[in-house]
Amino acid sequence: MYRNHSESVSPPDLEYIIMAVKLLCVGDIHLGRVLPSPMVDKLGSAVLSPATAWERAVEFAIDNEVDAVLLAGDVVDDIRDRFEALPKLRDGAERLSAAEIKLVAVAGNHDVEALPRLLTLLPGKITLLGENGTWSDVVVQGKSGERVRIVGWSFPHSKDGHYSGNPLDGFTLPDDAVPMVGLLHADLNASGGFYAPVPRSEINATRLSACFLGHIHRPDDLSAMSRPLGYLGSLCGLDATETGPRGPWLAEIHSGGKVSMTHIPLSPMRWEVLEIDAGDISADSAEDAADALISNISEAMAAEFAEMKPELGDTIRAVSWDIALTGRSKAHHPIVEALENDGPGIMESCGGNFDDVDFGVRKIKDRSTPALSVADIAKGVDAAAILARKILALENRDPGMKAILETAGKNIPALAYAGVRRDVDAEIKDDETLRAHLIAAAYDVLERLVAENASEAPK
Ligand SMILES: [Mn+2]
Repeated sequence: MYRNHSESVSPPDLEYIIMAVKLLCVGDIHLGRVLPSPMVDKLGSAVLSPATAWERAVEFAIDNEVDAVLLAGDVVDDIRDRFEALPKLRDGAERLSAAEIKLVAVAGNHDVEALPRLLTLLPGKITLLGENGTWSDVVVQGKSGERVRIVGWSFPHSKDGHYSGNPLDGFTLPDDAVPMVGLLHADLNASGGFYAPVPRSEINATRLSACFLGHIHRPDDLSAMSRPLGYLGSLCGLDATETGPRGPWLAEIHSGGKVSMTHIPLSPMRWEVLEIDAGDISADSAEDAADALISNISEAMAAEFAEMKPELGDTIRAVSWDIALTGRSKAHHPIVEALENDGPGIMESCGGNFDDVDFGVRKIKDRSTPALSVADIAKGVDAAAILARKILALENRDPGMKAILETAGKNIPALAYAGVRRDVDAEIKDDETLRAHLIAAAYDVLERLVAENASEAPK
């Protein structure tokens, strides 16, 4: 095996393992947040909640004899959630303290008020670092005597919950040989903004062996970094955008300051997005389409689930799916009708249970288009042909696209009001979203025009 210079002078792996300080690093928990999924309606928030994920993290820390648990802020979702969060936090803190595991936290923008209040109600159980935009540190001692210094910065108090300063302004590190790990709630590499923008290059220039951040909920791939610096991610996905495995990170800080990271995906629920090709659905009526949707979606979920099961481990209880219908479909009109008439019933019928894991559909988004030959239709002289030419201009980004977007942009409040597209649920915030909505809406109308032309054609 090839070994580079630094590896060749390192002690053998076994010694590494024994000499490591073990930290369980927990990103944004947001205690008090209700997960907006039908799976929660089904199983209850005692089973699927940030609090469940927190309990599991505490269990993991105790079972794996870590030396400290670090919380990177946004432990509590909101000041009003602190009463609900208190017993959960107290229970975890007491169990960790009984196991002689230190609990260290910094405050985030969500709990800048709530966390310090909670800590005064839990005296001696949690060490809060860097209160109100300062830096402070605490030394964690490993089982065999080696030490790591945790250096932390909490989001500062302010009237509007904003802070535009750089957390590293005024940052100094104690001058000793103890390896150091940073912990803060900030906006990594943001060019500005209200959530403590901090340049990665400035963190890199410090002597920190690793630096863990809260704020952005998507976890960075910390295990791939030789010097881990980045977001821990939310402890459990908090909404449908927070897909993929979620959980805390086990950080092992070796005596020379080398850090190895392992993601522990212990969140009780996982959010996923699944694309279904509407081209595979054939239907003559809305009822046919509903049945076909139920069977195609259920089959696809089961297949996808079987594939992801090995990596889910035994802590997962539910998967919440968002379904996106894609492709070109000859049954587009029946599908649209089925979703309009029976959307909730269709989604409910797609649920299931597989190996004690429940799964169900939160939303079906129709991004499919009718299987029409737009190019052929565009050759005509009627209204359908004019519309088809506009679709082609948008799809191919022809020079004509700009004028179409400009006209639509001026009229879009009126169009949205008229329900130009049934699933317009997102803000039309730029030309790209406008273009996508126009294409979808135009296909809807074109499909109807073509159907009308066909029924009016001389027999
Ligand atoms: Mn957060």
